[in-house]
Amino acid sequence: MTEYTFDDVSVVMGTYNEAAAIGTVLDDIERVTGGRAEVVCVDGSDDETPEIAREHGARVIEQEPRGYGYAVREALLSASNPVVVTTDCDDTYPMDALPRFLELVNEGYDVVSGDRLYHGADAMPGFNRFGNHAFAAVASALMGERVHDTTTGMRAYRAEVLRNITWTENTGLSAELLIRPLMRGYDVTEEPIHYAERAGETKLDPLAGGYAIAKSIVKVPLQERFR
Ligand SMILES: Nc1nc2c(ncn2[C@@H]2O[C@H](COP(=O)(O)OP(=O)(O)OP(=O)(O)O)[C@@H](O)[C@H]2O)c(=O)[nH]1
Ligand SMILES: [Mg+2]
Repeated sequence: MTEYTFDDVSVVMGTYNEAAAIGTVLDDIERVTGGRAEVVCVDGSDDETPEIAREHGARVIEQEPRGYGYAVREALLSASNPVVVTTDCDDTYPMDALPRFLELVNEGYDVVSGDRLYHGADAMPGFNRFGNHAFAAVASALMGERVHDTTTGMRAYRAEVLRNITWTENTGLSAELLIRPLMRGYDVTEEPIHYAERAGETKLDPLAGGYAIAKSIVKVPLQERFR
């Protein structure tokens, strides 16, 4: 099996007015990967986020802001490398975990999913933490397999998994991209990660976003089961 290095990795993200965080996030990626990973930002900002991204060597694709899933789908499909890592651009996810994620892909996993709840996710707002535990419990029941964090923004995928998947969700895209690979028999693992407090404003309305994700959590496993 091919042993991947950071030359084979694309780190991709949706960016929407993340000027307060993007410099730190891209510096961290550069430091941890030795500047070898491709970085793709799908951007809908009206602040200076895209300029900062380009200064840091990222490829920036402009897109009207239409939600998390539209942006991340475009970013995933624009990646050039055989291993694709998603993250948020708000400095919540630990880029220091990238070597471990790559190691797990090299051990044979098709999807490595960062589990923020394992360490308690103290930095996560309580309402979101409660919702994320509930989403994981419901998804697990519907799939017949225990998962712990269905809405995490940090994952590594083999690109071939992404080419074979059905894409229907927007706010629920993260859940979709865990549930469909799992139910199609791909090797998926959850890796505990630390989660930090967000820099800058949230782009997700907790109630509307939570409702959209709840619908995905029920719909996607049932679609896969009766496919
Ligand atoms: N291009 C683009 N990016 C988006 C859009 N909506 C969200 N994003 C980005 O997607 C990522 C996730 O959004 P967040 O606001 O962090 O959502 P969240 O992580 O559920 O919420 P927090 O806990 O507040 O961080 C961030 O990097 C956003 O900038 C959009 O409509 N277009
Ligand atoms: Mg976030």
